[in-house]
Amino acid sequence: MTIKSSKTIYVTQPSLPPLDKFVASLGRIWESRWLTNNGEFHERFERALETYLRVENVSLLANGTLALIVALQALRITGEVITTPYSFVATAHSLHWNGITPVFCDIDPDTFNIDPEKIEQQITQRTTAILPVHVYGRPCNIEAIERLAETHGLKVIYDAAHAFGVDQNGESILKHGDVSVLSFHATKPFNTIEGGAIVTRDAKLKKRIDFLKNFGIANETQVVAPGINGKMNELQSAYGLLQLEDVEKNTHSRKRIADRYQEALREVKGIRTFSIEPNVKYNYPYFPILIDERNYGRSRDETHEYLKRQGIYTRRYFYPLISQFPMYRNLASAASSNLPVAERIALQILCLPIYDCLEADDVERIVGLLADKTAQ
Ligand code: T4K
Repeated sequence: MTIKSSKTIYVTQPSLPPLDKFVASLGRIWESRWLTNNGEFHERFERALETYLRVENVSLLANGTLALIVALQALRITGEVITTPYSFVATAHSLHWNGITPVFCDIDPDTFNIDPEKIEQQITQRTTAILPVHVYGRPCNIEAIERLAETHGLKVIYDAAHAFGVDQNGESILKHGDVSVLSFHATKPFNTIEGGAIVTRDAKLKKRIDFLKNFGIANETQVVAPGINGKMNELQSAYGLLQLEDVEKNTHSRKRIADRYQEALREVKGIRTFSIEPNVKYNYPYFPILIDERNYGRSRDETHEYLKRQGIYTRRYFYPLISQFPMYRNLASAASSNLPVAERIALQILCLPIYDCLEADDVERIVGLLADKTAQ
């Protein structure tokens, strides 16, 4: 039987720092009258992230999309870049804004990340880089991607928007490639309302990134690069510092929800869930399931609508594929024949609600509704 509820449940809700602590930080900012441009909180937040993430150089930016755009500028990427169609549209837009042509490559059917075996056939004279995404925070096949990059002299920019705090074999996955780019948008498991960051092992590159995010200004009279305004302000930085205090606790809350979904849905015919490799310390930002209509008895879209009628707003991340949007669909690499796996996954994917304050009763209601295929 279906129990109706008036409560709205979103796919995610932001984690919030304690209000009294944030108000105290605001008090300090008011006193100092220093609001942006590398203030005290900005500098402290960058260093705190380096310590927490165990990486060398972090540059904060106003959001993840600007961070991607600036990272590509910093590395002077041009021509064609091989990337995935199975991501949020900002991944390809960051290339477009740099005058770079995205070349879409199909994805791995188990991880939904770019399939390294299909990258090589897309390389041309114009290829300069690979832009993979750690989709849902699950690590890409880093070894294979970097072997290819080395063989062909390509740069690697990881879109790590979902991968805050993810480790593999005891090391941050942000250490790989030329740069990794984070998003701290409100819907991410670690947020600064809006925000993002670029992580690199190269201290010289960090310097160039820091010029680029501040108009290219080196000092009062010199502009050394064609920069943009991509800075994170003091309010966001102070908020981010407070979020860091609770990040492990929030991750643990999401893990408990993911474990419950996993346990309850594993046996439901037609629903496929995913487990995390034992060598990965995961951050549980999304809970993706695949719905196979023939075995489940209801299509992905019908399930999405059915849950919506109960006030449960799931999301089809990532449907449609980026390659299907008007500004990309005429590219040769956007052809269906080039992306059979991505096209299939995009039609079956559904991301279930997961966030630190989602209540256990609500999780039970969601799994109950998913398991009860007779309800309308
Ligand atoms: N690369 C990748 C792989 C990405 O996934 C993203 C962003 C980026 C790059 C770019 O990073 P940013 O420039 O955004 O930093 C959301 C986010 O806007 C976007 O950040 C994210 N990826 C993408 C996957 O999801 P929408 O359009 O689905 O968000 P929206 O506003 O519908 O929010 C989803 C749900 O969250 C809502 O139904 C309700 C809830 N919500 C949302 C907000 C903003 C809240 O409860 N409170 C809130 O403040 O794109």
